[in-house]
Amino acid sequence: MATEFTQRVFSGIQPSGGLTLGNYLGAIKRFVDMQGSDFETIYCMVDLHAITVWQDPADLRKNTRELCAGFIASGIDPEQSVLFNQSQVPEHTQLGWIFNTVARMGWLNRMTQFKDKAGKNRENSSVGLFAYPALMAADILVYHATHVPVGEDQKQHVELTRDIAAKFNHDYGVDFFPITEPVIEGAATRVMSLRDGSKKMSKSDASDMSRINMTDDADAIAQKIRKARTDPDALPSEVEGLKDRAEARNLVNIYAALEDCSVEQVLADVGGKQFSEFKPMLAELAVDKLSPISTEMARLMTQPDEIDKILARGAERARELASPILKKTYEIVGMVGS
Ligand code: AQP
Repeated sequence: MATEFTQRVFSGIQPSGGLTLGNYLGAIKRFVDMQGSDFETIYCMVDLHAITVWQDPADLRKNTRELCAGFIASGIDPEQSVLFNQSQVPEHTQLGWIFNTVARMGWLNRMTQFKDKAGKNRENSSVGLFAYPALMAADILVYHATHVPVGEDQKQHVELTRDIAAKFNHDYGVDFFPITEPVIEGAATRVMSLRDGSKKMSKSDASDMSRINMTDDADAIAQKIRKARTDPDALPSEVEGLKDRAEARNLVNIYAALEDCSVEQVLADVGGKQFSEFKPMLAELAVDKLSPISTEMARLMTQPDEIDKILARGAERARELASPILKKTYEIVGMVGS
């Protein structure tokens, strides 16, 4: 008989720089929506993933606290959800090692994020960047998480997590790890750069004008939207009219996600308008939704000790969940003493 797993959500974000609107709409906002539903929710600042690309230690500390502030300011309640940073829960790396022995080189070789991030510099990339998806599988499966809300770009990694779980179960003749479902929903599963509609909005993009940072003030948000690349045509009234108009589609998607409505609804309202009229509407909506979050983030950042306490308490709760699952994994694998 198949094992029944508790409905449990896990997801993480790298503290590799300021949070972007892409992280917010593609991930955090959806994490908040899943909190208090039928799921137990576990959210993590994946600092061990961040260092697969070199991070200045002082920046990493600041970015981890800022990310925690971003989670809380957006509505994650550290009592209701388990909120912590990955390096305080060693079970992640312990299970990660086991999964390094389960994942195949060929599987990791196919990961498009590694190809994108390594670029032409493959030989000089860290081994950690290559093995990243196996550690991500451990992040998820060390809690037996059944659902992982992510942006479109992480779909392939969640599929790899499923492959690792299935291979482990098969190789050891057990039904121990769940086959986790990616949850990729809503209008903003892939928020694109404001300067180039073919590129993902990313915190590590060289151009600050390409993204909206969660710490940007109202003027910066309005300026970035005003300067966002678009085409000369008016907005269509139907979704089909956005075909081959990546930049227009991106701004409409952002509007829909911020307003919590469908792209169809947005186009029913703004179809026929020029960007000169739509952009100020979008800027006003973005400022309206993001300003309270950035104000609260700034307030929380004046209390780093409080943030550290929240993370330490979250890590304690996370270890209570992860440690029996790791122990059982060691037992299945045949480690003496477990
Ligand atoms: N542009 C995006 N649109 C929708 N979702 C996004 N996510 C990231 N960018 C977008 C989602 O945010 C979560 C955390 O991502 P991450 O920071 O751990 O790594 P990433 O995907 O590599 O994000 P960045 O901003 O591109 O970081 P850097 O520049 O450091 O690589 C994930 O669920 C992701 O899908």
